[in-house]
Amino acid sequence: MKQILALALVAFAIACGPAPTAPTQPEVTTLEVREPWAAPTPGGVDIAGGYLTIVNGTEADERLVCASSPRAGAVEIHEMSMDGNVMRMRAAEGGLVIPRGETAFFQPGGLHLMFTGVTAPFTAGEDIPVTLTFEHAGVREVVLPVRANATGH
Ligand SMILES: [Cu+2]
Repeated sequence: MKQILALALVAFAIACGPAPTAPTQPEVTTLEVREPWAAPTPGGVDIAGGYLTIVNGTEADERLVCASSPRAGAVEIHEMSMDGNVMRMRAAEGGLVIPRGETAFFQPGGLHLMFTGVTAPFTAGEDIPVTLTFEHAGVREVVLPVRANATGH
C-alpha cells in the first residue's frame, strides 16, 4: 500500500512538469511611467516643459538615456539647481539614473523634460507624443496631454 502511494506521488510530481528555469536576465516589467503631461506654450515661444513620474520597481538601477518627440527639435532631460539665489537648469549628464525601488518626479520647478525647437505651439487638450529610451527597459512611447492653465518650468 505504501509503495502505491509513493508511485502516485511520483506520478503527480511528473505531471506537474519540470521546475521552471530561472531567467538569465532579470525581467524588467515594473518600470512604470505615470501621470505624463505637458504645459502649453505661449505664442511665439518655442520651448515647453514636460512632466511625468517614473517608478522603478525593478531590482536594477535604471537610466533614462534620452527622449524625443516629433513635436520638437529636441527633448532634453533637465535638472534644476540653486546657484546662489539663482535657480538654474542644466541637462542631466549621461541621462537620468533612477535607482532601483525609487521614483523620479518630474514637476515644474524641478526635474523636467524640456522641448526645444517646438514647431507648433502646445495647446491645451492636445496630446504630445514622446519616446523615452531607457537603458534596460528599452523604448517606451508615452503621450503627454497638454494641461490648460499650467505653466512650465
Ligand atoms: Cu529646462
